[in-house]
Amino acid sequence: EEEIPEDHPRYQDLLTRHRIEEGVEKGITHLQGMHAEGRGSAFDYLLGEETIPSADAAERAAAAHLLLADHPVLSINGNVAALVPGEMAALADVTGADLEVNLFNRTPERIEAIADHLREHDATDVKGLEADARIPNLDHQRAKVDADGIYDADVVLVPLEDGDRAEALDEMGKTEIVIDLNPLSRSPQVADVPIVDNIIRAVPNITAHARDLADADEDTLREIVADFDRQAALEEAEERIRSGDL
Ligand code: PTJ
Repeated sequence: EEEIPEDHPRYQDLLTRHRIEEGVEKGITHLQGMHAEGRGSAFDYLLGEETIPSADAAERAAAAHLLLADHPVLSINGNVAALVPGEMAALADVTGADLEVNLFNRTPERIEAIADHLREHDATDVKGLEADARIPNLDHQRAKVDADGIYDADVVLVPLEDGDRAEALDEMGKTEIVIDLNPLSRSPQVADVPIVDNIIRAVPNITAHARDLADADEDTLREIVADFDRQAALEEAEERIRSGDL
C-alpha cells in the first residue's frame, strides 16, 4: 500500500481517490463509483477545495432540518461508505437519525459488505437489509427501501444521489437534503437543501452545526430552515465554479 505524503498539494484529493479504490477492492464501492469520484474531484478543484459560505449555510440548514425531523434517515451508497463511514455514524448519533444502505447498483453482497463496514465504524442500527417497501415511479431494483426506514422518513439525507431517485423521493413529499459537488446535476436541483461541497467536508460540518444547535429551541431551528435560500446556494456555487477564481 502506497503512502501519500501529507504535504502533497493534492493530499486530500489523493486520499479520497485511494479510499474509493479500497472501497472497490473490498466490494463496497461499485466500479461506477470511480467515475463519480473523478467527476466530483474536478468540480471540487474548481470550487477551490473548500466549503464556500453558501455551502456552510446549507450545512447549518441541513442540521436544523435533521434536528426538527420526526424520522430522519441518512442514505448510504458505496461511495459514501468508502469515504465517510464513521462520520455518517456520528451524524446519525447526534441527530437521532437512522442509517440506511440504499444502492443504485443493488446486490445482496454489497449491501452486506457496506452494513458490516458501517458497524466496524460504530454504526449501531443499520437499515436497508429488509427492502420491504418501494419508492413509487422507479424501476424495481432502484426503488427498494425499508418500510421503517427511507419509506417512512420525513427528512432524508441523500449524498451523491442519482437524479431519478432524487426526483422520486421528492415526489413522495420528503424533505430532501442532497450533497453533490455538481450544482447543475438534477439531484441538487430538486433538493430542498442542496449542499454543493465535498462529502468529506460536508458531513463533519453538518455534525458540528447539529452539536451547536442541540439545545436550540424549535423556533430557532425553524428560523434557520426558513432563512435558507436554496436557489441562492445553487447560484453561488455555480458562480464560484465558473469564475475560475481560485
Ligand atoms: O453505490 P451505488 O451503487 O449506489 O452507486 C453510487 C454512484 C455514486 C456510483 C451512483 O449513484 C452514480 O453513478 O452517481 P452519479 O450519477 O455519478 O452522481 C454522483 C454525483 O456525486 C456527481 O454529480 C459527482 O459530481 C458527485 N460527487 C462525486 N464525489 C463526490 C461528489 N459529491 C460530493 N462529494 C464527493 N466526494
